Amino acid sequence: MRISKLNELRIWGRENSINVQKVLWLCEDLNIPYERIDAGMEHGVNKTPEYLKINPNGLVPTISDNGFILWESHAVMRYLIRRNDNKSGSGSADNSIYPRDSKGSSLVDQWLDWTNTVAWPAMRPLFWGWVRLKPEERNLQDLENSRQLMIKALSMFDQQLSVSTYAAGEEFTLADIPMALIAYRWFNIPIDRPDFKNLNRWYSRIGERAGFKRYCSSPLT
Ligand SMILES: N[C@@H](CCC(=O)N[C@@H](CS)C(=O)NCC(=O)O)C(=O)O
Repeated sequence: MRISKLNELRIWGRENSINVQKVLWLCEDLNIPYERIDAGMEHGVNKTPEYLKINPNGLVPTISDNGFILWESHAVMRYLIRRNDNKSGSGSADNSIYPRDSKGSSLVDQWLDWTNTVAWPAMRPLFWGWVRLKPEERNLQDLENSRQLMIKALSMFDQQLSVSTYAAGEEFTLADIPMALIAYRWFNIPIDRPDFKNLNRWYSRIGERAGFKRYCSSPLT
């Protein structure tokens, strides 16, 4: 497996993976060139001994930046921000996507962790059941439990959005990317959804962004 040439960012992961999409969306926002190698599910690769050497979890995404290997989508996102800062000297002109002060960055981290520990665990079974399973494989009770958990998680997020324009404050940040990808899945499966006023407002605002248009426009697979 070729790791990477000088100044080349390689990203392993299939394009329909939510965790890969977080990284691709950020690359788009930061204008970072990369080469993507399909891996995961029908593409295989991620369980090969070679891949397991660079990511023992056997999951995607993994990146190689000039030989520096990193996995865990949120760690990768933060790395790409810091990498951009180093390249531009004293820091990027626009720091709003991941504020550099301790409070601002910690609020982004808080919501990023929350998407991985609360929102995505609630959404994943629902997404998997409706999108990846055949009708006869679905357990309707599990799907309903998951829908209820999502309603609880989204009520929390809606409450946050009643006091801030975006997930972690008045600016679009890293924390909005995973939530947008989760919300896209939530709004595109055939279930009953309560109306969350603030969530709807945030979602239509996010919908104007290039990353959203690119990664949240094709049918779910
Ligand atoms: N916490 C990890 C989770 C990675 C993960 O679960 N990736 C999924 C795709 S979203 C995966 O690799 N599934 C196996 C596969 O695609 O074959 C992260 O955020 O990167």
